[in-house]
Amino acid sequence: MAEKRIVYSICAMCTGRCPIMVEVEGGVIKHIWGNPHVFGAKSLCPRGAAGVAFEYDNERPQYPMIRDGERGSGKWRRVSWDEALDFIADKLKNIIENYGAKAIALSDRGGPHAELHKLFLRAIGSPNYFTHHATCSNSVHNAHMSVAGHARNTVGYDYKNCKYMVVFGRNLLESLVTGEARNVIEMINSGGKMVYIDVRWTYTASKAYKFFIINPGTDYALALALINVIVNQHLYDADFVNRYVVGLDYLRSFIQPYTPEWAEKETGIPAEEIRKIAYEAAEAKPSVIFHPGWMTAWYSQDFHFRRAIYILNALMGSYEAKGGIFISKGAGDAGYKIKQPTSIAPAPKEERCDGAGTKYPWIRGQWGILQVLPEVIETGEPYAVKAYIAMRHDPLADMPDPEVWIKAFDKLDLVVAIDVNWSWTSWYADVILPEATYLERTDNVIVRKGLKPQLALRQKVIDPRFDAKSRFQIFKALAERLGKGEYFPWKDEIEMVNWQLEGTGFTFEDFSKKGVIDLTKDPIWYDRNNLKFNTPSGKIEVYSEFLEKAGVPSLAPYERPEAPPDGMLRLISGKVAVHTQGRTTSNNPYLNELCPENYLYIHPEAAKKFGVKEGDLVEVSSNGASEKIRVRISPYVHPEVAFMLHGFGDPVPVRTRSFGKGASDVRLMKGKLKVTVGGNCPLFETFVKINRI
Ligand SMILES: Nc1nc2c(c(=O)[nH]1)N[C@H]1C(S)=C(S)[C@@H](COP(=O)(O)OP(=O)(O)OC[C@H]3O[C@@H](n4cnc5c(=O)[nH]c(N)nc54)[C@H](O)[C@@H]3O)O[C@H]1N2
Ligand SMILES: Nc1nc2c(c(=O)[nH]1)N[C@H]1C(S)=C(S)[C@@H](COP(=O)(O)OP(=O)(O)OC[C@H]3O[C@@H](n4cnc5c(=O)[nH]c(N)nc54)[C@H](O)[C@@H]3O)O[C@H]1N2
Ligand code: SF4
Ligand SMILES: [Mo]
Repeated sequence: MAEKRIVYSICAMCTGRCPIMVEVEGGVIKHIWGNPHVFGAKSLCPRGAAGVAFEYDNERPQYPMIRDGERGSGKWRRVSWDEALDFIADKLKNIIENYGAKAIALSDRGGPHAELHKLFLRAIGSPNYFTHHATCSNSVHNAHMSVAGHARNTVGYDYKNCKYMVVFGRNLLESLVTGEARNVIEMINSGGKMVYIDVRWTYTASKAYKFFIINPGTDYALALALINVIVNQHLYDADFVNRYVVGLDYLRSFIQPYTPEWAEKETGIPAEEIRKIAYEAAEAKPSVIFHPGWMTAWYSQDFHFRRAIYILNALMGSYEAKGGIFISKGAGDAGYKIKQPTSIAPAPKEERCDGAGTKYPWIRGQWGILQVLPEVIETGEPYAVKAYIAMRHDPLADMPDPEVWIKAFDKLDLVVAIDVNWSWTSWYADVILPEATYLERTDNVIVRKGLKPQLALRQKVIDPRFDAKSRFQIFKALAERLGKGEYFPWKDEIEMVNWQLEGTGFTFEDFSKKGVIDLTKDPIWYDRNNLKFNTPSGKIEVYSEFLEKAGVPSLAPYERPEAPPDGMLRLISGKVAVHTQGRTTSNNPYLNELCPENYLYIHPEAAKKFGVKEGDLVEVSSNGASEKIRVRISPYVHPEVAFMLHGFGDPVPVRTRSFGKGASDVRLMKGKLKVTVGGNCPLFETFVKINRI
């Protein structure tokens, strides 16, 4: 009989990092479940379950490769790991000698599993670490840092106890993380009310108590009108506000023009409904969440809109309240210290090349502003950047204007893609390093922050099926070749894990029992009478001296977003429950079958205007770029909007299932590698024409 095993680990089919339980029989993965010790149930999202299909798919890079033709020609030469690593190390040495280590940039998916890439950059002395957040949550993050001194993700939402939640385009049940979606459903099943605001219908809308289709990009007007009612009608939590909020008088005088009647004209949401939301939320306070979203951070004024949402939460007193927003507790709150690999090397002293933290003092350097990198490469300003490493990141597929990236790559001496799939970026790289998949490698220990912090570990379930290496092996080997081996002092991943756990009384073996290690039995809440925010004043800053000094108003006057010119629609994109982003899952055998291509959703009025019918193939064009896609007509899309799922129009021919299917949104978002005040690309300020083919 074949040997059966259960291995607990962490999913990586998206960045939700759900704890999983993997069933292995005779060395073959049979099924991936949710970890019942964490979730109380074994179900997972469809992508998590499709990890088995990903693992056993052969359509992925199977060995290291060096380019053997023009960039993008798809011509590769199989090489050994030694040859690939020597090739990269020689180029990097040369670049360091001529331009300094700061000429090496790396981008990744951020988060707690980025430790080893960050350590590598620190070891060589480059400050140019970037994340994907320029097209994800930069503006939400920077807004929260300025209001409360917290990152977007260092607070959590107590959905289960929440009585009233207002959600602005955060598609919680489709753009989902398994545990969060479950908690939202539990909230609704136990009588909590969700108001959902989007520019189109989504599954999240179907679970809402009220759903409004808002005029695109006008949510800031809605937030200001809600603040207007709450402040003028004294609906706020006066105790909390008096104790913790700096700038109430400033807020009061600022919001006077922004009445519900004014906001009705901007947003299309009736003034009476806006008043009702304010009163109903106040009735439920402090068990209220004004959800700040994850991204949708794609309009120019987004930073100020997100600040307004956090201010609404402060007015409701929902910080650290049951059913509100809680500050996520880490290992330290439970009396433990977990060592992080990055702590081994000092932070680089050189200035970043993107201006985060310097030219833009309020945009935090730890996530970076990746959209400026192509320009830095092209101009050599403020200094030369000569190498780029895409580590678990696909900027060509997930950032606007792939052509601009491809052109910038031509100025580089080295482009490396470290991936588990054929990403679009890997197709234009000089070297492809196949990473061992999440089921084939062990990563660093992470802390699952929350009310009950836990330790969790991604563990190797099976040996790599192909000639792949873990990120630990890759970055350690590169550091050693560059004479920086002392920064990777561990023999292997297990030694690193045990080093991280030193002094806690736990070891690697402890993860085998149930996959996670509980650091506390009971939820940890801070004393609401004694909260500290990490802002200069230690309080929630409606008025921020720091911003004002940097030339950014604490509260900015609302600006109406530019409307699509005549004969054009606004292009909006988003996720579907069965796919992850650009290239992680679109070629997955199971998931591709469920959702093989995207469609362009438009309103019947728009369909009439363009003379198109359901199912017609159309050419969508913008700014010289054009894509072909089929139309779907729905009355539940804003008449100004053309919506498509993100991540289609795959240009990489070796991905035979997804190649050429549907349209690419990023190709149409030309000219959007811009820096908004929050540090994001204003993707949804793209206008398109539609022509029937
Ligand atoms: N299945 C799946 N789940 C995922 C992911 C995935 O790729 N697939 N990715 C994960 C990641 S990294 C993230 S950041 C989150 C993203 O989570 P979300 O931010 O919820 O993601 P999107 O699907 O991009 O949803 C954006 C929504 O904003 C709406 N929208 C656009 N313009 C406006 C506007 O002006 N006002 C309002 N109110 N709404 C507007 C769009 O119609 C869309 O429904 O999802 C995470 N979960
Ligand atoms: N127009 C438009 N643009 C968008 C979005 C949108 O909705 N519309 N969504 C935005 C959002 S919210 C985000 S977060 C970004 C995401 O942008 P990305 O971070 O680029 O997206 P992913 O597809 O998750 O991952 C990128 C690459 O990581 C690889 N990968 C997956 N797992 C592993 C692994 O274990 N190891 C390694 N080495 N590689 C791995 C995948 O194969 C893929 O090539 O895209 C953003 N861009
Ligand atoms: S939400 Fe789904 S894909 Fe993302 S980590 Fe969780 S199970 Fe995996
Ligand atoms: Mo994201």
